[in-house]
Amino acid sequence: MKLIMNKAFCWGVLIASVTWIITIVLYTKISSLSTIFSASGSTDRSHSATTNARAEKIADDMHLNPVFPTIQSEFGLIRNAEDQYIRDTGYKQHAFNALVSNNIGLFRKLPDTRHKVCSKQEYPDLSATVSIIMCFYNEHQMTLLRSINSVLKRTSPNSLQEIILVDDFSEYDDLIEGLDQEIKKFDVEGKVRLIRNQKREGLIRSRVIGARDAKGDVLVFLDSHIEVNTDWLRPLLKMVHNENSTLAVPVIDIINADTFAYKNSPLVRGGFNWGLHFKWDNLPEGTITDEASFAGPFISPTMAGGLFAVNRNYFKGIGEYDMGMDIWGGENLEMSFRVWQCGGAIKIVPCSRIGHVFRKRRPYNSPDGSDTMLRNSMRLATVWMDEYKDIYMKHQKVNADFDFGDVTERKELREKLKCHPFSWYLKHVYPELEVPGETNNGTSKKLLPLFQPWNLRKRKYINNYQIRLSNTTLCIAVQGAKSKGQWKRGSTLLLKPCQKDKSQLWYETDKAELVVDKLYCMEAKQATGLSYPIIGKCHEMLGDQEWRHTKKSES
Ligand code: UD2
Ligand code: MN
Repeated sequence: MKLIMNKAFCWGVLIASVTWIITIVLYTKISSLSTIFSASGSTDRSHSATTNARAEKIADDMHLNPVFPTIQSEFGLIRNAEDQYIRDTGYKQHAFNALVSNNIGLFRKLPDTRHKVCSKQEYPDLSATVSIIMCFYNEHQMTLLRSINSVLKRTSPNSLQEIILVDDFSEYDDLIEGLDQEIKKFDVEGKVRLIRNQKREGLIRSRVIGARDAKGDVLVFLDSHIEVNTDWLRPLLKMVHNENSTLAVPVIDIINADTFAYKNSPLVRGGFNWGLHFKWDNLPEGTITDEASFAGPFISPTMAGGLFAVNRNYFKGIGEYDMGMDIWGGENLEMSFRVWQCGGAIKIVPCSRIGHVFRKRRPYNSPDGSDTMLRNSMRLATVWMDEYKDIYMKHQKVNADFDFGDVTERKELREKLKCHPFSWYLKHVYPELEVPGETNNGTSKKLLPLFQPWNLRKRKYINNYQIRLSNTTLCIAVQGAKSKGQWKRGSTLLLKPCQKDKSQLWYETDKAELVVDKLYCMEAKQATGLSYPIIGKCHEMLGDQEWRHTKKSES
């Protein structure tokens, strides 16, 4: 018995090693294919050495850090003990890769993630001025600086009144001592102002502190780890100008917390569940009817909270934020319910794009370690949700005697503004939400499947071929088999003996995509230190699905 086990074990090891070697050989070969194709989102190492040298040369001339179309894998490389330290402490303190962020520097190019109809939009010449409010607590310095600088570089100076930073009593030395100096280096017109809280207030009170100090006609709230994208402000300003009781919300693109790769987000809108957690919903059927409707706006029952534009007077009149809310959480739903119930609206403006670093955990606590989301949610449920508050409390098992402070002032505000009851909001703004114990009243619309909007455009196939590695009979194919007639999204690509097979036939489109089996596009998956091709649903936003010929391939 023992002998058999050992034999089996040896075979196992042998098979594993052979598979491993084959994998490595194949990977190396796939890399060399990049002489024929390279994705703009690719981080192929063999190419980036020259790209780097060129970018550094340009950067030198411009006195800027290197500017890359998208993130380079070397940015994540750990070259010495200091790099290792920056990376490790970065993850602890910020829950993202601070080493990559440092290496990107103060500014970089971003892929333009807007739908093509956006560049055809017309915007009136508005005289409105804008105050940006950005509060932060222990933010990573380079990430904060790049957030500010992206606004300075991508916003018309005529519209930009000021950027108000509210330091929420940060503890890190570089933020306390070095920050002013660093900002001065690129804030040539002196538009950035820094307010320091004397104690920790949390993001909600900090934003109000900033807003009360603002002079601009329109306020734009932003998180401190963002990068604004091409022409981000004008669509928001137009929205707020046309409807001054509407909150204008951009599409929040995704900056990967590990690689800082910038990726477009699909069109979705804000909802919530009965735990009063914000969630993303697909757009209701009928929202997208033709190409033009990609420019929006789309009404949204709630907003994520971090990024939006609002008329300053409206913000004040509608009651700013609830100053009794602490640190983090709930203020976005409170603001959403309040605005809708009291006669305003929330609209997503998809031609405005802002990237935000989404992280897997929050790297800070409240000063007393308490759950501020619970306290804040109880406050908003008490003021805005009428009898529906019970559903929340049951759902979250909140004790009836839970102390959430005094909400008298907020209730008075609701009286003063003569706001609709919560049942009105559910019926007219969010009929899609299922209410426990109530049968659906039939008014809700079906939701669109997430990626459908992108599939409306008829793509033109301009060529089709197999992609064969020179001097071999190996071709690029999708790995694995289909299940229920579908490839798994994220399936990797492999070299397999060439054969006439759907998994190996690539259709080149007029938008520089490589489509396999009609629905799937070759996509550059970016991971730390390594990138590889996978297939993803075609999103038609270029970037990581854009493949260009760099050299004439021999057929
Ligand atoms: C999301 C929102 C965030 C806020 C939150 C709910 C987006 C992109 N982000 O969480 O803006 O609405 O939901 O409350 O929609 N901060 C302080 N003081 C504090 C804590 C945080 O100034 O005590 C700053 C922080 O540095 C950051 C901002 O507030 O700039 C938001 O905090 P976050 O990034 O941790 O929240 P996030 O994005 O997880
Ligand atoms: Mn954030």
